[in-house]
Amino acid sequence: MKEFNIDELNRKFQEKIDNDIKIEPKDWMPDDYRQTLIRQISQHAHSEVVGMLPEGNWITRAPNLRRKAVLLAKVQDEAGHGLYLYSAVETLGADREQTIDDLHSGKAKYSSIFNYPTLTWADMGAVGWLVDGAAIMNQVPLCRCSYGPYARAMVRVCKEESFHQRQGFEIMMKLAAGTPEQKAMAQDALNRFWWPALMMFGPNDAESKHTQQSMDWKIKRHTNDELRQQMVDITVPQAEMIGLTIPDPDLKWNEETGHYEYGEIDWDEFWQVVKGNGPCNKDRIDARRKAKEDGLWVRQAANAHAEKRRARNAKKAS
Ligand code: BYC
Repeated sequence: MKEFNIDELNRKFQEKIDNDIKIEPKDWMPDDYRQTLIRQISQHAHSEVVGMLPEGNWITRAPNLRRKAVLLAKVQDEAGHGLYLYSAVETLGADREQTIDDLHSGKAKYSSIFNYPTLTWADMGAVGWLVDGAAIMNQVPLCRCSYGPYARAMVRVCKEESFHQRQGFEIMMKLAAGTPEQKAMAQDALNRFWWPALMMFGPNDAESKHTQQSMDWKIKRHTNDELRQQMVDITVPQAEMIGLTIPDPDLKWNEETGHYEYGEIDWDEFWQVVKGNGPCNKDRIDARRKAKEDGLWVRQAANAHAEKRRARNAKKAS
């Protein structure tokens, strides 16, 4: 019998990572690598699904048929992203029901951004532009993540996020060029979503407990601060172009570094929201729990139908 040598398995695993060879579900992997992926991918899946709520809130109130159709398509895309990601978590041996129950019990995290309310139509613009913009910044590098199923899921997700970002920017552009009231509504949405969007990238590198290991395993390809800086550098000129002001008095261009310097993030607010004390945390989890309860009869009916078909096929085969 072939001897089982953990050091040798670890060495071969790291060699694959170093050579950019994808790790696939049936490959040997260290338990910590598996657990890190289960944590990150399930949090990501939950974020997609909870992320449908702030925008779903506006489908019935979109200002015209075109806006309604686009928003509906976007929210449906987020549901699809959740499904790919829950499937990717299952390839690691996690149980989907348990994963979802962890969200509903408050044990599992999801992105802080979705705990802020969407108060006006301009918020649909700000969410698409800034939240999906941040999502793209974070997720394009994840297409090169070392775990195959996650990396492949990200390719399609990023294509769709890119359409989402553009539809959001287009809403902001139109409002900013509209009446003074419309422009003020766009500015107000930017004021409320700017800082929470920067928080999406997670704590500063010095405070991020997982970054170093995740970078070594090529689960993450950039640090939280690197991605946040990219987001600021790309978004500030976009705001200027449409005549809106970034709500940061400390924002300034640094000629030497070629980057914008920006003000201090309110990390206390971030951790409060992550811990469940944001403006909408309770509403979001209540809504997801209710959706699960309301959908129970559909799942039971689908299972009963599948069971009946299985029995019929088994009878035919015998
Ligand atoms: N919110 O060591 P760190 C979307 C937690 S979906 C809440 O830096 P890591 C979209 C973190 O989990 C957006 N919690 O962690 C959907 C950790 O706690 P645990 C979601 C946060 O994993 C619909 C602790 O803080 N995107 O964009 O190395 C419509 C320490 O952090 C947050 C993804 O999930 C946060 N913002 O880095 C529109 C992408 N930040 O787990 C748009 C994949 C940190 O130890 N995920 N925490 O209890 C990632 O890239 C990474 O997991 C993160 C965090 C950059 C988010």
